[in-house]
Amino acid sequence: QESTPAAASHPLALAPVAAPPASVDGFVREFLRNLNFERGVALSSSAPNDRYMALAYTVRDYLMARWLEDQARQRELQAKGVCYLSAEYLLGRQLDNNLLAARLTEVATEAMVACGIDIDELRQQEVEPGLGNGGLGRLAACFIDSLATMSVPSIGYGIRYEYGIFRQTFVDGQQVEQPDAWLTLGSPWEFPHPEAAQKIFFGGHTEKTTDEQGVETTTWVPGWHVLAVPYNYMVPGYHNGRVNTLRLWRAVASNAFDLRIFNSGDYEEAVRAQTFAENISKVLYPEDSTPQGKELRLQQQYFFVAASIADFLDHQLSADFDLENLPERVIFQLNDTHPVIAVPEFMRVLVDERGMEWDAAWAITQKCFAYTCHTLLPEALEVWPVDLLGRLLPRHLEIIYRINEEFLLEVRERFGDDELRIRNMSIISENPRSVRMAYLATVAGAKVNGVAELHSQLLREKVLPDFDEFYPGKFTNVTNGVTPRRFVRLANPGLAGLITEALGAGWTVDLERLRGLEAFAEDPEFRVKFAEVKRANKRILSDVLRERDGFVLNEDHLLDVMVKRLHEYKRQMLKLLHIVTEYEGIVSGRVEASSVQPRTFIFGAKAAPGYAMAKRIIHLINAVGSVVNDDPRVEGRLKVLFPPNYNVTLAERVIPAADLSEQISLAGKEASGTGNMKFALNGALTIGTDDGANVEIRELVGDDNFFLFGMTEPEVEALWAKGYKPAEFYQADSGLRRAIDLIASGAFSDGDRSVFEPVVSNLLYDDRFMVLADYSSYIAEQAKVDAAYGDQDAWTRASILNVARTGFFSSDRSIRDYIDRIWHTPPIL
Ligand code: 475
Repeated sequence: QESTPAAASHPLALAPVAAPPASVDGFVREFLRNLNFERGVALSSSAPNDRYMALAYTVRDYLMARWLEDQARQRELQAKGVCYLSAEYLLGRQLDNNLLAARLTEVATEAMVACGIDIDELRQQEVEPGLGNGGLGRLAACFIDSLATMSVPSIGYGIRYEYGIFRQTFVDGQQVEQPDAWLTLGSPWEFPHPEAAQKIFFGGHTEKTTDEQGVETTTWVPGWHVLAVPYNYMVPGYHNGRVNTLRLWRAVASNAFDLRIFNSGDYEEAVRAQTFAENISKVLYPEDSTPQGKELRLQQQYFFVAASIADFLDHQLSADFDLENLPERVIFQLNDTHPVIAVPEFMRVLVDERGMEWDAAWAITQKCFAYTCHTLLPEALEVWPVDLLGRLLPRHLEIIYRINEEFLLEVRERFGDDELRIRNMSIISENPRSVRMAYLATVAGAKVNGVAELHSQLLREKVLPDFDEFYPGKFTNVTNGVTPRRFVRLANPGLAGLITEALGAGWTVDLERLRGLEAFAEDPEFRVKFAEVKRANKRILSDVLRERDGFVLNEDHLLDVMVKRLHEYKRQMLKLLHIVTEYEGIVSGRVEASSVQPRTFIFGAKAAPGYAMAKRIIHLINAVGSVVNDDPRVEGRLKVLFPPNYNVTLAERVIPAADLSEQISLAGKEASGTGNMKFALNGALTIGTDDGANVEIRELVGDDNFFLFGMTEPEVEALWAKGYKPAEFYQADSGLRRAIDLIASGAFSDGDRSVFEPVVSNLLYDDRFMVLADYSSYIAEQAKVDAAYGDQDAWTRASILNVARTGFFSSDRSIRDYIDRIWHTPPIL
């Protein structure tokens, strides 16, 4: 509905209420007002959560006027903007980010001191919204930060999951998942708008009618519906006074319960419909890099994109907007295939609801969507069985069929009746008949992009070659990036201060300026200061791990870190074989413990709850850790720490402390990686394969400042072609043999050989990700790491050069690339 401007006669009613004065006194007053009036408590009787909430409300108050103005302006100007459609946003904590963006950090800190409050204690109150699994969700969060900082008109659309990614605990070294009840104490950052709810329909059937002119129209007669209630989040730009919007949808039943049934005493039945509806936004699917072919997941996908499209058309467009002009007004960016059902939904709205001709609607659709692919694993390409899709969304299935029919006709025109090609390119695959969502996105999208140079190339050459040939110019690359605000400025204040001291402010929004640090790499004094920052970060991490997990971190150790989702292609097993090799060398007496470079290995990784092998690997990491850490023969020189529940909050402490970043996926499997960028920007050196964005990191930092190992993607292909037999590698390398034998012997499972047998036999007889093939090269490169770490000053120099040369990986640059190559949505200052 239209917003109704009240007859504004009072001068104060003409504009949003101005922000309170940005002084300590002003902040204190606003804070106490919020504590008293919003929380309903006195300072003296307030709980930490009350104080955290009041602080968050106060930060909001400072951003509010700008937010309201920006929303009004975005509607007024009707400039072209981005609707970023993503099933995941892995936001991390909001308080510090919003304080920073609003330049309030100091004022707020002093104001809290004035109230006798430790602001750090309040920071700890915030439960991060973990509304994503891993890289894809965190990328979306970085992108909305950059969009706001660069003043690009945009809205992020997604799902407000009541439960985000599960909380991981370990019981006897094994992963146990707990629900992530992040909303229990309420979130101060969200603004629900039940008045702007959209009705979302499902099921039912379609009916065709023909009018007097013989024009056929189809009506969808849905079977049921739910309400989509939007929750708005502020997305403040950094120091530019801009506040964009993230709009997350919650599913709510339209009828809370059936009073008649309730009165008859069947309480469960009375609320059945409500429970069913509200399940849609209940929980994030914890699968990463594998699609879940569950009806509920398709419901989630359709739910949020249908609500988002309707929201955009109803609330963002001016009343007299001519839909023919949509391509000049909006681009819907599809973050992987999860939102791709938006394509037939958009067609349905234009044709069935707005009465547009099919061809005209299709021409518009093909200009209004673009698709980002985040994977190369064939098993990760999402497909929906036709019967499931037809049952849940019968009209959409018809639309998909027609899109496919017309598309295949075009293919025939171009290539003749090449039936094999046609079968390969069809959006519908056979046995079982399913919709290939990546194909649908490719056909509908104005552009298709991969997320790193190598990935985009492989996407064109290996995954979608026929489409690349058919649509010249449609495929492009946008290498991922990360926000320097959260991952340098906030996560590493020591380094940020040092950079500002050296280069002046400004680098936070123009990260290529880090180049200026190259000169400082040659300055011994600067190197000392830089090394001190790294050491201080290790101390901070040490405190966090002691508090959080009771771990002891030796700050003199080389800190070797592998944090990412647990997946076989990422090869946590390769890291583990390195650790076991080192350990075996010492306990067998072949290596003098005192000659070993002291190292602490840190793992952080969640396994999808249904991914048995990944869970076994977690168990094995913990098992190796508990044996190695307690073995006196190691003399404390090897430590394995695996803090549970790795998340954005922990990442912000681990990454700045790391010396070595492990990016060791099998070449051709990791689309990009973004953790790799965060580590390099914080001065960790990378040991990595020629995969994903590692390739670009190495090109930028230089071979001397990067530890490269392993097969290249063509070498991987060649080895498969030749016939890969992992057991041959086992036979050929005595170190590898001893490491695997030690695991197989039960040394890490109290002599029980059966516990890790599946891991061992998987490596020896299957090894889909060629861990054994890359083992010797990895071990050799790790020896170089040890040697290099021996010269601390040289290491620090390389570390500075990593920071200096990786400014390219700012998500601001990614967004600029999206604007130039795909969106054509200039910033509106
Ligand atoms: C890639 N998540 C990284 C990153 O581009 C890349 C899949 C299915 C369901 C839910 N979540 C997923 C992913 O596939 C994912 O996170 N992919 C990652 O995207 C950003 O840097 O290489 O693995």
